[in-house]
Amino acid sequence: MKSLIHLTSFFFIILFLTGCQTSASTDFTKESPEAFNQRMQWWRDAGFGMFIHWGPSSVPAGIYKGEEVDGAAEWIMFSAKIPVEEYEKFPPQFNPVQFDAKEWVRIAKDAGMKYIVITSKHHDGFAMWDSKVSQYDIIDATPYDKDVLKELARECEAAGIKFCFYHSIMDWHHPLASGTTFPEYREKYLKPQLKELLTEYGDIGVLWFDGEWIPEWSEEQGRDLYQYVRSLQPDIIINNRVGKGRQGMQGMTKEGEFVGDFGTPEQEILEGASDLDWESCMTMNTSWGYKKNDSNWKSAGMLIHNLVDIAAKGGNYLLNVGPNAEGLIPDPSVERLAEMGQWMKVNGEAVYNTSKFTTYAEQDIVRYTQKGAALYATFLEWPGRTFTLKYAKPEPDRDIILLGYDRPLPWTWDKEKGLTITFPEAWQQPKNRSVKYAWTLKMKASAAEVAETPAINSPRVKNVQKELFGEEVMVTLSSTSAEASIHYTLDGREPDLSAPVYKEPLLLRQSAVVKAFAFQPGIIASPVSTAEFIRTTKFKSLDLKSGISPNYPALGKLSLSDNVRATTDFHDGNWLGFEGNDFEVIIDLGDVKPVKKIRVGFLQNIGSWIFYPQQLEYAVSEQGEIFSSVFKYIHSTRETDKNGINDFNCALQNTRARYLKISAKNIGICPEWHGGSGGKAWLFVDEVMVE
Ligand code: FHN
Repeated sequence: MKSLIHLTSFFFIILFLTGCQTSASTDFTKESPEAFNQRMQWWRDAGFGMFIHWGPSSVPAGIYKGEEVDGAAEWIMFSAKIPVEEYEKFPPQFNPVQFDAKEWVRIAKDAGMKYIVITSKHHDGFAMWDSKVSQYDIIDATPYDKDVLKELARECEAAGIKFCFYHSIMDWHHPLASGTTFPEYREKYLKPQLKELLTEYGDIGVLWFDGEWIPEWSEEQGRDLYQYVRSLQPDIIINNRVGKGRQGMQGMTKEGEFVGDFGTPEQEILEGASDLDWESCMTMNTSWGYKKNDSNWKSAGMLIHNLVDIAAKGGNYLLNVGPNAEGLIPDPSVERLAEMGQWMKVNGEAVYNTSKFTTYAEQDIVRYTQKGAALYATFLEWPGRTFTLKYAKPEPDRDIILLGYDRPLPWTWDKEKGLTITFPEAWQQPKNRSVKYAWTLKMKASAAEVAETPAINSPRVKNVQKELFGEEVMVTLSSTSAEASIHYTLDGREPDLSAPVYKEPLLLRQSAVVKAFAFQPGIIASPVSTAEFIRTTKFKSLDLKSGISPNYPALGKLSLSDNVRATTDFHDGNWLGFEGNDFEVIIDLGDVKPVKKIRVGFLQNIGSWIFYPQQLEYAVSEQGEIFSSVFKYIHSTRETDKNGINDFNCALQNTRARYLKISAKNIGICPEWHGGSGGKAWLFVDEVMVE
């Protein structure tokens, strides 16, 4: 026995010293495109899945010591800084006696979901199955005596639903899971637990990793883990959070060689269609885990629109439920899923097994998907009595069906105007419609030949959507088709063939909304492109001394003076983001003026790596060479800091200046107490206000 133990230990030491346990001989990252496509096919066809965040955090459910805790409920251990021994008091209170795996799977299946991804272990380190590797699990640490994952695996198998795991790399509970002992945690705990999940619970559809952002994790370890998981279940699908390839909440994989089978935008949908595999995961309220007081529920209509929009852009929708500590999915979630299921019963064929059409959308309210010769056009708003589609060219003498309506619809086709459909008179009244929220046309159609949409360009940006300018801006309109003539307006009116034809660059000295379309005889006129130009002459000029992050550029430096305030939603497009670096701007007021007040807005959202400046200084000058400091603020970032927007305000007496210099020092690196410690910190700035 002794010798066996020595031999085993020796073997383990070899494994440990080599840094990572190597997987079997197969290199699963060298998979052929055919094999990859075959492995992904069920997932691509599925289109719609259920995310389940469940565990002991559903006991406090967002409240600790009588106080509502900010942020998602499953982060309560971190957000409320609950010590491990304190948090360990929650599992003994976790007794989900009303848990019914069959009912959960029925709810998912009736909603039209084809797979379920449940948290086997979230960041709190608690194992939701009967793990032999640890006592910190549902059998040994709670009064509940069933392995909920085993029950769900069985019911999913019976219902033909793919069973999948979410598994966190980050672990706030295990003593080895941070710092230099992390490799030991990975080999002794993370991998052995994954082995249990991948050998004792049947075929697993997806392993959805998370928590990869920790500094202890690396792409190399992710690659090894990918091989390890695939060696246990070769057909399993693994997301891009197994390594370090994910680009923040936007979720898609960075350029370069990163491991993982699909991108994972979180709480957001890609702007446009993508040929890559991607899945948008989203909460139904604002918390992944059960949060008692979070009643900020998305409507069933919005959830259906998200599903259709995602399908049209070639993605999957992973919609979350957060069951409570009694084992029940909250009623508002159940109600919304039932409504989605009713919609899917009539229109699901426009989502399942579909692929992207040549264009994913038309005129804002239409989303296209296709399946073989069938084209689906789903309206996110009721189209009225008639509607003209530009992108679809129907096969002659074919029916156009409105799913849920009992007879084909009348339609006409004009090679320059497009496909005009007449919708049922009776359905103009919502109460007469058998379908709510979104309406799908099914037709045998191909892509119509449409003139190329013209680009509206400024000197700074090609295909500009919105641009700020000071005194004037030169705008050009361009089209790729030489035979096309571009018709445009400058006042926001829809252009038609009577609108001016573009001949030379347009010099704008006032704010304008430019709209343009291309006309080419014999084919469909292009859609209209729109660009808004906003004149902001609050300052003569702003000279930004530091680089704005390309991910959060707002509308360039003039965003600091456009009188549009950014909100606490840092995705709102109005923040200038600086990743790791400082912010400094010199403002020219145009001439020497009395300056009574300077205010600059900054955002703090600690959970998203966004911090107030650790140092902020305002300085003034009359001639722009020598600046004298008029305001200085020093801030040491603490865990107790609140999130929010702060306008750092400085009132001045008897000060005259032409130039202002604003310098904000970024804390640079997330502090050691932060979940993303070691990662780059962000500065978010919006609106410089000067009186
Ligand atoms: O921190 C987790 C969070 O709790 C939740 O699990 C989401 C779901 O994808 N992922 C992380 C936040 O990005």
